[in-house]
Amino acid sequence: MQQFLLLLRYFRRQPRFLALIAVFTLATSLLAALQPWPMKLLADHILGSAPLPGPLHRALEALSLDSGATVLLGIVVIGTLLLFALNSLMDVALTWCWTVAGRRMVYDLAEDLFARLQSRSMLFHKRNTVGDIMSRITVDSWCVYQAAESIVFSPAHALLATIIMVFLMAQLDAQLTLLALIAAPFMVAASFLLGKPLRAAAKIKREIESRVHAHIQQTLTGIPVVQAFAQEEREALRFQKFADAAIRSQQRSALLGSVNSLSSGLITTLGSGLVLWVGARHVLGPQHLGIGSILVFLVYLNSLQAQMKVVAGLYTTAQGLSANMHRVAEILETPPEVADKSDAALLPPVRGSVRFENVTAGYELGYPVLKNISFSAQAGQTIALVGATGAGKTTLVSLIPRFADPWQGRVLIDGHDARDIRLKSLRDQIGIVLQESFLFPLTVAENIAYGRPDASRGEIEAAARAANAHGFISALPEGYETVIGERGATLSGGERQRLAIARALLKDPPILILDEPTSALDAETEHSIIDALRRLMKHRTTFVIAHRLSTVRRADCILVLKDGEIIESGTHEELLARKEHYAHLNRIHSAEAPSLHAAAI
Ligand code: DGT
Ligand code: MG
Repeated sequence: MQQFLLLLRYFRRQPRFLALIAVFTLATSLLAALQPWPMKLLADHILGSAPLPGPLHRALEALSLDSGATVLLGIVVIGTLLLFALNSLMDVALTWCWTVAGRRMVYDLAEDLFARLQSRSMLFHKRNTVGDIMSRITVDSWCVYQAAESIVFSPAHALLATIIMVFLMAQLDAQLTLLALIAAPFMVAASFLLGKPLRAAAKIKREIESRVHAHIQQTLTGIPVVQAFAQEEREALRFQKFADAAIRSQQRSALLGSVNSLSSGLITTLGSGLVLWVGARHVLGPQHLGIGSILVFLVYLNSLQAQMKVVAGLYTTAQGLSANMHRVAEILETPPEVADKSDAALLPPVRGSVRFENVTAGYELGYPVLKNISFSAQAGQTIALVGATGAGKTTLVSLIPRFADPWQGRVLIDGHDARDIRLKSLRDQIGIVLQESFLFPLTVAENIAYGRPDASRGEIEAAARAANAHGFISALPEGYETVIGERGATLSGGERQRLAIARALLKDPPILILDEPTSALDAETEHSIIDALRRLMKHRTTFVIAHRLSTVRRADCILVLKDGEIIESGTHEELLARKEHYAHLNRIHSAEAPSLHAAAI
């Protein structure tokens, strides 16, 4: 219910369309109620001999037309056609209104969801798969439209139509109206109960279909593993099994559907028969009910049943929608983990000093990953982080651009607490190159200029040259205009990293984070980009994480992390002289790869 109120906001943004929809709905209800009346005229006054109703008689006199069969027949034909045309027109108008208003609601909601999801933390995105998030934006957002239509307008329409019809029926024959009113809910209830196995089968069918989806997605996502282990056949067999199950469930659904329509058809006929029987007795009896009135009754009985089905299905529809609404509300109602404070100030251009004061941070409450970390980096210095895998290096640097906030302590950038400044102004001054760089399926130039879309071609090329990337870019089929990922324009790991370096160079940030930028590369490729990295690090405060100690020797300060704590810090020489942890790491490393020392940054 609360989720429903949340969605109401999106209905309210379309007041004009909603008003139009209300008007058209009212009109269609009236038109639908009028539909059987020409037939009544035909049965009672043309085929039968009942005197014309007063208003019609007077209208004919006013138009000086006689009340002969031809004129009346003309009225019946024209009336039927007119009602049909008007009704169709209203239908078109309603569909159009719903298309515009519904789509606007859906896209408004999807836009909000997209914005919300973009501002959620890295941790949230690690925990939720892209597939799940995609379906929240593209599938679940339709719930706002479905809710408006099936929870608000359809029941309102049904109620209105019922009231109009019952009123008209009561004018014709009160007793028969009562009978219809009693019979209709029974007929609806019976077909509703009979529909239960059908709905259960439909649910199973959906489940199996979603398993087929999941299987395809998982297999294709893991295609390198599937192919490497030559398991295509097994995955194909699993697909076949799912497909068989899907076919069986669809067979069952189809069979149950036929049985259901047969049985509910029988019940409908039974109900109509009852009304017909009692109605016929009224025609023969002293009530003098016209045959036309019975026809009107039968049409109304059908329509009543349809309207009641809408109301009866309301609960099921709402329940079906509530799962989607819940998933949407979850995103809309959860505030982003990291957000600007209301009084957050702009961070002026910084020199680049970074200071950690007693920082404790982590992912799961009660399990701190970083414990009481304190250090400071002067502007322009290079700080290297070393330590075993899982020591907390990535976690530590992720606090600088505020991908997460510390639980205790603070992170200061040029003396400003990172939590007191606007995120954008902070992140604008930080460049990041990760182990594997993501490139968008855009042109090479657009990828390099991702952080500064207004950069000129000259600036882009200068950045690419400094990153040692100009050479291979020029050799691409369309140079800087080559779209990455298209027509075989895939890049090697080293080339991708050089584009990432160019991207960071163009952004020209005072603070730089390098999280193992070379560790996915072989020694030779690493050597080819170290030049570029050095140029990138010049005149910036740089945090560099590396497993290969060769890359950290020149750092102004090396922090050795173990289990979330800094256990040693100092320059390469100082730490070697201490002959403790770092010296030990260095020994192992030199034994493994002595030649790499030459490549030190
Ligand atoms: P690496 O990259 O393998 O050399 O390791 P580090 O030093 O970069 O480690 P880090 O900071 O990624 O992880 C430190 C600890 O935190 C480790 O025990 C795993 C845990 N951790 C990292 N990311 C997440 C996360 O997203 N959720 C949770 N619950 N724990 C995480
Ligand atoms: Mg890491």
